[in-house]
Amino acid sequence: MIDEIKITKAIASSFMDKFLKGIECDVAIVGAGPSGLTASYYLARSGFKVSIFEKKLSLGGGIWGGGMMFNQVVVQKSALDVLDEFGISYEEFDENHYIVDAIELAGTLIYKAVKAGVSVFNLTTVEDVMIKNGRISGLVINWSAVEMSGLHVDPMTISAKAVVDATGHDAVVCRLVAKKAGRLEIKGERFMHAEEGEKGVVERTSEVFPGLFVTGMAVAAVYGLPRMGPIFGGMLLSGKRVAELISEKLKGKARS
Ligand code: 48H
Repeated sequence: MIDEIKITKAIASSFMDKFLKGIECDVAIVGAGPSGLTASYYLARSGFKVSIFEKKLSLGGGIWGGGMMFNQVVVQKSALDVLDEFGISYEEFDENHYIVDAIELAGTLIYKAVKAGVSVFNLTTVEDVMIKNGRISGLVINWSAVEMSGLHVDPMTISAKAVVDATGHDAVVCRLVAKKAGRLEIKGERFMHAEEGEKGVVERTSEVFPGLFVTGMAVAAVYGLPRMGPIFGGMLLSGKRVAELISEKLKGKARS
């Protein structure tokens, strides 16, 4: 006989375990698009305790719709190593442009992040940051349903040694820090220039405020770089790059 109350208890108690494990982490990633998911996978695989917060029901950000709802994306040659690492298939279009099924890309990034041990919190909006001694020490979170309904319900907090803004075009976390803490200027994303945009987001992936790193499209927003349309190599490489920067930083700290 199936016991309805047991189903409820199983869900409530196991979610609470996941939540309590996830709220004190090494790295908190805001946004589960291509850059955030890639970063989360590499960091978890390096042994860090990673939590990712996504305000929507489903993870994947801007991948699913491909270009203008044609659910294919393009990845350039320089990012094929990342696709190989994830086991994502691609087809050559010409010597530098490869076609990837947007659904396979999103689905596999999500699957590999979860399997690598990333704690995933969807339906969770990051609405503020915690700053102590001049550096980001955590995030302020609330259920997205609370934010969407406009209910007056106070948020709660999580702690992290490093925070990643992977919120895409809006660069939500960086904007919050710029507004409330200063010491960070948001230049705003520029017009389309795929080559410059792709190169720039990888090169400028960095720590923008003590404890706060930026990846993906949010890099373009912070540094005033061009957008690039439905080519995703830069997002994947930026996610990998931010994971490397954080690994170096946290491992360096552990040694000192
Ligand atoms: C929790 C949040 C919050 C919040 C937002 O937009 P994304 O896919 O981001 P990237 O940078 O990984 O990838 C960008 C790419 O998808 C894209 O748009 C490109 C390449 N555009 C080029 C062009 O020219 O247009 O994902 C960001 C995620 C989304 O899932 C949001 O829902 C989520 O962040 N998010 N999650 N708390 N406050 N704000």
